[in-house]
Amino acid sequence: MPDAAVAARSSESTNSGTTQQVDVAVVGAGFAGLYLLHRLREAGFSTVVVEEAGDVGGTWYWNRYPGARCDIQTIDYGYTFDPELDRAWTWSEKYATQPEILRYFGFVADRYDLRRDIRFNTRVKAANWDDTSGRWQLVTDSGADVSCRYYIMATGCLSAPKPPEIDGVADFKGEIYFTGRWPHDEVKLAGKRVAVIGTGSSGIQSIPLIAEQAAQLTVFQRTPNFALPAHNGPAPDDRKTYFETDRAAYREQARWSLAGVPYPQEMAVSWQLNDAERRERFEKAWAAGDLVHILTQLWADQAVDFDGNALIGKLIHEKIRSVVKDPGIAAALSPHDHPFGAKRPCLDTNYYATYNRPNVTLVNLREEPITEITATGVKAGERTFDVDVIVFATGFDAMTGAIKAVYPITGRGGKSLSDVWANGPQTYLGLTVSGFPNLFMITGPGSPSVLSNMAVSIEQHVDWVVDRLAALRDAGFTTIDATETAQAGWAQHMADCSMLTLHRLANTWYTGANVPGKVQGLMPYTGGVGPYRSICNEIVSRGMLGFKLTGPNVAEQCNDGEVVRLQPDVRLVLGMLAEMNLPPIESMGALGARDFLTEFNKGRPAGRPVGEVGTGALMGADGPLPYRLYRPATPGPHPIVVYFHGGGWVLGDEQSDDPFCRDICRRSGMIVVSVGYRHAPEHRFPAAAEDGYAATRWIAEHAAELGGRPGPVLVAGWSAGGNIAAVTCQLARDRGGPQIAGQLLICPVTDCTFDRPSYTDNATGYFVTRSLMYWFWDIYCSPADRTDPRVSPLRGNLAGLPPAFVATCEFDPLRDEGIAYAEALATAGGSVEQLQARGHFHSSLMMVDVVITGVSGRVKMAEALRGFAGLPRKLEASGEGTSPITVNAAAG
Ligand code: N01
Repeated sequence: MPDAAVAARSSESTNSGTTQQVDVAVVGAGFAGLYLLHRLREAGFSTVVVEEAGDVGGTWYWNRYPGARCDIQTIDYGYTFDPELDRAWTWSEKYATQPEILRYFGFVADRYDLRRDIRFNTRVKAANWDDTSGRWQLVTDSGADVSCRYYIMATGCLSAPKPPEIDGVADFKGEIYFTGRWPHDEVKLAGKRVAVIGTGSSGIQSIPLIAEQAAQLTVFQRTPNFALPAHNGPAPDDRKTYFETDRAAYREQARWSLAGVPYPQEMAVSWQLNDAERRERFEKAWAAGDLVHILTQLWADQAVDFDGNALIGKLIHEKIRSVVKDPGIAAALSPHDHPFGAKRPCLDTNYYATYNRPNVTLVNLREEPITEITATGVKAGERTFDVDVIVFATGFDAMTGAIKAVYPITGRGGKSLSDVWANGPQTYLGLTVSGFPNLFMITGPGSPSVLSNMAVSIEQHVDWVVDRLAALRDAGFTTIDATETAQAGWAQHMADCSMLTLHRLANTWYTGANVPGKVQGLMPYTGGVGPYRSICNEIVSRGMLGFKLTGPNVAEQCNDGEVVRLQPDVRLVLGMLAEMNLPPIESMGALGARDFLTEFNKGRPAGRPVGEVGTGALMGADGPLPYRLYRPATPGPHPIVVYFHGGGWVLGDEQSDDPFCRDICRRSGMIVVSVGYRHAPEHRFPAAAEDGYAATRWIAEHAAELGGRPGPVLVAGWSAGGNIAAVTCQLARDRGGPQIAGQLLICPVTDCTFDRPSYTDNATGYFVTRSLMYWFWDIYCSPADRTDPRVSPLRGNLAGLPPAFVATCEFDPLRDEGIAYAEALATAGGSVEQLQARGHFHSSLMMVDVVITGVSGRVKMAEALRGFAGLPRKLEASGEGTSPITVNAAAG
């Protein structure tokens, strides 16, 4: 019998004790549950929503503490699916109060007549998948149990309050309140001695208002948090005007943005701005009173680079000192243990100023930890604080707490979700779990959820899920289950994304660190709302990639695989390049391609300062060649790295890899001399190879003049430059010098055959294409010369060469010949270190300050160079300088 028909027959069963049959059961009547109900009804699915609370609103039903407000501007914090609804509701303030938000949900529920399908005051206790019927059986604590084809948890990320893990709470004889379960009746605090434990968003919002009422307020702070003044009032004109000018465009920009609020991607990095410029930006953000603004619009590296981030912390510390009169209290309130934004910052109204009040005391639990709660108050350190009321603003078992509160949830083969998640939540997209067919979570762990404007993420999730359910039904499928491969791929992608930002560097509820004993790991998706949306769309366009679909009368469909195999920032860069729709470089002609490269390079970040950049001329194989020298800021003499740029022996010059040369100079603490060797077609093989060798010899002979350390030099190169570096080592060995201490080969060309798998696997789509490589080879070298080791070093004698570091990229036609060269060097008895950069393409390790996941690869390169030169591998360990650049990301 069709699900809807079953449902129609059983609609009166709610209180009869028999099982209620529906197509879809939704748990939770908050933001997500209400929209789900509306969409599912529209799509023709019989639906019941089960809600523990007495009315709609989700988190806003429970969080009624003084000062509770949203901290995303109301203009962005609402449903957008219906422009009429959008127009029918006007918020009274920039940040609405909890009662107003609750009124909004009531308004939405009335407008779409939602309450008639919501079972309030009912909790789902357990959920079990029945493989035979292909349905979920939900056990409820009142009324009928529910049988449903699809079970959707819209239980929210911050809805399961964390129990206070402090001894003696039960002994306390006064009043106890939790911000996350605040009473519906008025709580009278006037004239009372109140303790607030916790200084997250809930504490920071409530403390100023509690201080106004209470006779005495004692705040127990474990970790100071960053708070920004909300400057609440009417919606700001700039946002309103932008919104009113083109509402649809505004909403669409939000949907494709990183955080779900329409702000552009900031491009200027912190070190390109001077102090005054940075301060101006900061003051503007401080005055704007907008978390998304201050979290995204200061400078491009604020969320990804520790140093760029630390600048903000210092500026906020200044603000705290300017408000809080007692310097000791100001210091205690100033966060020092986490990067700004790595822990959820707060919006406040008069928070810091509250500590100037005579009736407010701050207890720093880092110095005086709470030992117990007694019948009369709180003991911290050596002191006892007698109070009448304790407010626990201690937060939530976030992201997983409300899901796991339904216990057990058993999937295929009786597997329990708690067991499957014993080592941390595993999901595909944060929406599904392999082995739990037809179960969906809205904003589950693995979705952008709490790192985004929840309104935007929820709408996207709901639309995606309901559209999929409708498509399944139309195709005759009745079950959908994520594959293990897809889920493992998502976990890898999550881990890759987490290396991009600084969230992993703080102990927070994002990582589960706030709940004793909880497995720790970053739970929200840090890749951004727009990229996440594009991935979800890609899954559909690739035939429900990563899902197994079955139905009674259709053939099973399983399109297995991982949706994202590129590093997240590499994916973005390739996406941007694809959008530019550039003509193939080989169609431009050599001169045109050089002009194109020059123009193209103008758009990249400029590269960071080094001690000195100089230019000069050196003697090549057939005359002078230009060079560019990068000197560290530390006192010399430094070892010298002779560097050969990439460009297929045709393009580029001594400046074209400038950001990379700066980066390697800074990270290695060595002089880098980039050589302007001759190019084809003007100078064909073996001009580049011979120039490389001659330049290396000249530099070695003139090391002292260049300010370098006399003795062996090092060689390095990327792509065709890697080819020249490798060839130079062979020539130096065969021609009696110069002495070379080590070779760094990045994605090198090493051989003239094109039949290795990487040439086919990565023939197109990764910027450097197979046909571009053919073109380079044709311009540089006639077929008769191609087996000469001076262009195919893999065919040369590989014994007795300097130690090597060979970096290759997974999505590069040249990958396999680079690996082959590394292996052949090792076979020949050489010392070789390999970096096979997972998820990178030919150029991405070179994209300094663009592809952050390339940083750790370049750190390893620099360490290898230092090792070759006989220096401590880590620059910091050598005492030559302190923290030249923050290491914050990983390449494979
Ligand atoms: O919870 P929190 P929250 N002893 O976990 C401390 C959203 N929200 O309810 O940091 C002593 O942030 C704990 O200390 P520490 C928003 O996303 C939004 O305030 O773990 N102290 C911390 O100071 C927010 O981030 C709004 O060292 C203990 C505090 O309690 C999220 O909800 C408003 C302790 C908990 O802070 C959670 O905010 C409110 C112990 N045993 C919330 N245990 C809006 O404005 C914990 N603490 C939309």
